[in-house]
Amino acid sequence: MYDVIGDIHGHADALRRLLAKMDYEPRDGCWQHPERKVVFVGDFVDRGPDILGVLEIVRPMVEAEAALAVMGNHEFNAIAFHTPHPTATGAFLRVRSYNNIRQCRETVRQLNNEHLDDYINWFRTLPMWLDLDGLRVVHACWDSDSMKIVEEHREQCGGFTNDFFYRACERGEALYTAVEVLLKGRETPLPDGVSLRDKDGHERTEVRTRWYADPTEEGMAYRDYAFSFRKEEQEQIGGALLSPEAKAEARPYGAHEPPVLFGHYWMPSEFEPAPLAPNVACLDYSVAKNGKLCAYRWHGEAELRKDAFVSVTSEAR
Ligand SMILES: [Mn+2]
Repeated sequence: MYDVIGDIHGHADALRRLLAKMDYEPRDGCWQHPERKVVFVGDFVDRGPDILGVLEIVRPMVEAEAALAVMGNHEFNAIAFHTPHPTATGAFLRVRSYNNIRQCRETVRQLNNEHLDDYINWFRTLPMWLDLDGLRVVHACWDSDSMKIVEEHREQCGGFTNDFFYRACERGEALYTAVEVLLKGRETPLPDGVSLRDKDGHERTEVRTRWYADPTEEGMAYRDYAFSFRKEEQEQIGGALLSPEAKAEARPYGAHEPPVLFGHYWMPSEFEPAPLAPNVACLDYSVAKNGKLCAYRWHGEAELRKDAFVSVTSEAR
């Protein structure tokens, strides 16, 4: 049975405390439990104080089969940031813009080149989702159409090769959109004239959606369908009803599908961890913003339980 752990982002100390709280013990350089395995939802790198410390816990666990792990958007971005572009001399698959450099600044600062190369090669071995017996894990969004596209390209490209990542970084390619959906979730355009200011002050005309929810029910507004918890953001989104196009594009997660666990969405740390739907839960409780590192201890149940969440604070208190 599995203990699924949310986004870590360099918080190695919190990770050690969470593992210890779940009765894992470090033995021969690897945290392990006599009966259970961890599943990591990805986003090991960027932001936090001890990124190498996190990788030195996670990778040995995966290699010793004490854990499984999926790729987060930050691992995908790290691969793309460090993979040379096949045709543009001196360029990389991920453009080295101010924002992109800023996102991976801590990882580049904390890891030496040798570690960076080594871990980026390891990131390429991570799957983008896990369909386990009765439990599903993905970084942001479970979407079978996107999974088919990724699988087809993976076969054509001979795995997560440079060619695969090149195509996955080309806007307009089906693979680009598929990877975006799985690793960053779904978005929908806001109605005309409505826009959002994100936390960096950028104007945005799309909003992240609660992709698992069924938006076809009567009276569903953009505000209700948005994967948003900040009050000022919800006020900006306003009460306009969802367009027929937004409803038609939705792919709600069926009530009878196996439970799905993911990270990515910065759940407010003041929230008590709980399922978002009976078979849907997010495990990112914003450890990277002084929040909590959160796990779900799964025992085979089809309906997720509030008392199965475990968390620790980002700082030892
Ligand atoms: Mn994250």
